[in-house]
Amino acid sequence: GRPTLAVVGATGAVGTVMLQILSQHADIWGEIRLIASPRSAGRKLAVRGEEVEVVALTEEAFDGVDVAMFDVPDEVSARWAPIAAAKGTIVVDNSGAFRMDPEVPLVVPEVNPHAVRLRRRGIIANPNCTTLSMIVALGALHAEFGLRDLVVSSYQAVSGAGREGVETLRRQVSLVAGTQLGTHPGDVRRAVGDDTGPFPEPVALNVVPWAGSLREDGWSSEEMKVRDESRKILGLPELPVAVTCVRVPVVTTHSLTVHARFEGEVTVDKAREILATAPGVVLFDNPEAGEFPTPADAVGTDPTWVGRVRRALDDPTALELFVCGDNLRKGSALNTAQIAELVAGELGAS
Ligand code: 2RA
Repeated sequence: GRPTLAVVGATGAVGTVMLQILSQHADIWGEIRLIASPRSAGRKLAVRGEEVEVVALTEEAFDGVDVAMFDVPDEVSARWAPIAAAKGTIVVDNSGAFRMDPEVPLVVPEVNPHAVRLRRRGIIANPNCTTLSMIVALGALHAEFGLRDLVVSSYQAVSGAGREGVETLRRQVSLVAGTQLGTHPGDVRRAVGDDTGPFPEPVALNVVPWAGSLREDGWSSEEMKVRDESRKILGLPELPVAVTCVRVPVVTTHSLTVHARFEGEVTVDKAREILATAPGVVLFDNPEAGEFPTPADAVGTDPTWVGRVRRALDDPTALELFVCGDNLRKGSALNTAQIAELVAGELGAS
């Protein structure tokens, strides 16, 4: 029969998009079981046009489940993914708990699909949304040109910080709308108050050079993820990566500027040809017509959008790009669903 799928964390920001994607994609699953914290148990959510009751996260909830997609906090995944895997469920995990585990593959189906087989713990990790928002385009360029080093800055949407991030931006925007704020030091901060939600500073009328938690030497966890995960996915363990992660007042869709240096000289024509034909990438780049991707247009769509393709002014081996990707779709739920579908195909074939 068709495989049984569980969605763990079905009620969250990513879980909600997950259910939409499962309703839109070819219906390859038998039962779809929705699992969440005990406080959400009993709620009914729509998937594939049916109302399904959410069950609480327990060991028994994984009975008969072939594949489970987890979107829960790191500590919940760290505890429960191995429990599910021990019951024979293949777990596709979207937390940070397993991404850098050498026995857990970190998979982007357009870039390293074969890695799904290397799941020695029965767990496959889904990359962080910031890495995912650029890596499909970079993977395509790397396959042709050979990547040597990477300099990136992110412009991250507030939904990367979950529902609380979105609520914080909405609340702050309503407090500053129609005012003359943004003209004196601290005026925005006083207007929005001390409660800045999951962000260290006001995010309305502002940009905040911080995402995640503090790591060594002043780096943020988000910046470490972009470096470590890019290396692992591309199979370039020594890749030099310079990265700064920044939060911007955008609801959904992360953007990045990318300076990528390759093994030899590159041309914009060849880069455009690669990007125009790479699966999962849309080249939208016509500066004469004022055409380039922005989050406001990319949100809700599946591809990685690439524009502003230029050869570096001072280095014929490097390219500059501007990339946008919906952090809740390709950045989270879509890539997780694609991995689960890859695994289901494999189960069906064996
Ligand atoms: C963020 N990438 O945007 C994080 C979420 N995993 O905050």
